[in-house]
Amino acid sequence: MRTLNLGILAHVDAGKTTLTERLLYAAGVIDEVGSVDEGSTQTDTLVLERRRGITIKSAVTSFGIGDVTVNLIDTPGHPDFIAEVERVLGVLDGAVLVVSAVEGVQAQTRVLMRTLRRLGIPTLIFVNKLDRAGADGRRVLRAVADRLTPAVIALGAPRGEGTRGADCVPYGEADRAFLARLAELVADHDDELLAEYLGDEARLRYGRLVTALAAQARRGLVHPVFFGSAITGAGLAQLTAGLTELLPVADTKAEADGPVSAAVFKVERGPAGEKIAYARMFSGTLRPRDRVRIGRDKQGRVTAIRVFDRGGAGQAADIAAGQIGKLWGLTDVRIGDELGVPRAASPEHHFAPPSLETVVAPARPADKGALHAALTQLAEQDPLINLRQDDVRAELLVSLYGEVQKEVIQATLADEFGLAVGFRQSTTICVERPAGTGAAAELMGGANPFRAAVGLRIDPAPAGSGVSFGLEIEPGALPPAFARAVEEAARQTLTQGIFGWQVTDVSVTLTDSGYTPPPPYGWSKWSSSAGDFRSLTPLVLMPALSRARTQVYEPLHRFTIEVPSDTLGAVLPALARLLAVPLTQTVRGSLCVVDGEMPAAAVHRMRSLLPGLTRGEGVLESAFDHYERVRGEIPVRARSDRNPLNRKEYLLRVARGVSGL
Ligand SMILES: Nc1nc2c(ncn2[C@@H]2O[C@H](COP(=O)(O)OP(=O)(O)OP(=O)(O)O)[C@@H](O)[C@H]2O)c(=O)[nH]1
Ligand SMILES: [Mg+2]
Repeated sequence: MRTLNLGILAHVDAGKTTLTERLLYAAGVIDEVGSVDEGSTQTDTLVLERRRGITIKSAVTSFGIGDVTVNLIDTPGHPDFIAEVERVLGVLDGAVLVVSAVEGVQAQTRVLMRTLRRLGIPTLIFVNKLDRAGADGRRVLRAVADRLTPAVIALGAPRGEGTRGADCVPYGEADRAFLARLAELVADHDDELLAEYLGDEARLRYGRLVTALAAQARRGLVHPVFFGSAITGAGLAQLTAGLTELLPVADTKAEADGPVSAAVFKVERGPAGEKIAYARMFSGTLRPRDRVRIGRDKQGRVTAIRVFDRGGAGQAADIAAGQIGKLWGLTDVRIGDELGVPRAASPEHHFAPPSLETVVAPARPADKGALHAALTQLAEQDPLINLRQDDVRAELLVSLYGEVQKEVIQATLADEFGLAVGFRQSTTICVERPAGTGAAAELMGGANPFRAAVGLRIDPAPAGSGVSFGLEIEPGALPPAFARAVEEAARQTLTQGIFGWQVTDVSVTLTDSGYTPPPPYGWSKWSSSAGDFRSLTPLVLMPALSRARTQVYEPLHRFTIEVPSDTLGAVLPALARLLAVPLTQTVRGSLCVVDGEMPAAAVHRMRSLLPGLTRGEGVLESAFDHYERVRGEIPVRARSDRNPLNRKEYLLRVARGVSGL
């Protein structure tokens, strides 16, 4: 069994869904090429996707190339739905990054390529829309090399761009210039080849270079570039051949006998409301009626399986290593869960978390309970929605990447749950980072009402590292279950720091511990429980955090604005009012391109102002870049009741004066 689990990624409207349709057609899976504009494609199946002509959810489909089964995951390109891309990254063997030959490399393209390279996912680049007016393959190739990665090589030359007959002429052995470029590229990652190349350039055989290219592409070191058109089908044969020649196709027969290990990357509800988990098997074989471990501490029994194989997902007697399928029966499963034996830990997030949040309110106040239930179900399919209750104001909040996501949530609640809702204006989600080091400890006895002793130290950690937890206690001094309880409680507590924001880039160290062991035989109500550690941890962590002090950071976007040069005089002051900082300004014909940074909260406002300022000709593109310390007034977020600061016992203890180190 040979499989390739392939992701199609790109900025919005680059042609991913159309390309998917073309690949299915070429493989004989469908008889007619569907159209995004007519709402007839295989992967844009949601009512809302067909209505709007954009992809909202990642969708799986499958086709064959020779003896290889390709499971293709078509992802959304709109930055508001980046969470959908995030979740599939962990299950891919390879990817095709689509770039439009007209719009070229965009902010979102850079975000995606940066992540694909960081994760080492082998990636081919497809320059699409060669047939469209304004297409310029060579310009886009230069932009790819300049702005994405220099480790690229075009495998053909675009011809007849901007016409219906546009296509790509593959390079071959006779092309001396291509051979020289190829040799230079592959010699960069292969010392042996480099030595031969420097010894006698002409001696390097074409076959040797092509083999080296394939080996390096399969390891994600270099990225072959293809040109074509998903609408006319030009260049598709070369790309299809490249998928199996240049990406790592796995023969997973041997792993099918190993222990079960799989990752769930999508969860949806079936017609009867039943939960369906999309999983990629890394090892082992699952059959209906098998019990399987879900995540760290859940279990479930698989009741039915469908496996993707050259077309849709068909009923199957089992699912084995390498395959992607749908699993029924796992009622407690959530997106991101690992089934069976967990694999090496991967980072929590590949992209920036949502930077906006908004209050959702039902049109009829009586629907409040139903809305909470519906949003809980949506948050299950999209954990980054991160449903939150503000107990002080009795409001429901969801996290968002942008305003389009709001519309999608609104339409989904109306279509699937019959609920009419409105949104408050979105506000920015900030984060807190520790400014220094702080420590606190609670020993057993005295005013400590719990059968546990905990000492914690908070230290700043590098930007982007999230929350890490370490032990500085004697090995064996604390049973692992108790250490785990401290870690879980610490992570939970850090979701709301001093100012109410998630604390990040922080390292928490357990420096002291104590517990009462059970008597030699059996259990006593006087011995410590994990609950004691869970309750005590926040009461130690918050004072430690207060001593470390925290600073609030807001999300900043990198933006590119393209406007007619004569409107720049109106656009620049608007940018300044929104606290945007222009960094570079270039003139391209009658257009002016401004690059810079602006607060995430200003992006939507600028986007709505732009048409009025530029006669409808301005284009704004943006993507999250980094967090920047808030100067001026510090925004504070209302806490939910999970925060220990609201706990009566905590306030009592503060009143008594928490004992320090
Ligand atoms: N002329 C031309 N139009 C194309 C080509 N590929 C796609 N399109 C058009 O571009 C638009 C967007 O195509 P999609 O396939 O939906 O793009 P996408 O990347 O899937 O978009 P999202 O999923 O929403 O990010 C549609 O109107 C397509 O018909 C192409 O090669 N040539
Ligand atoms: Mg699409």
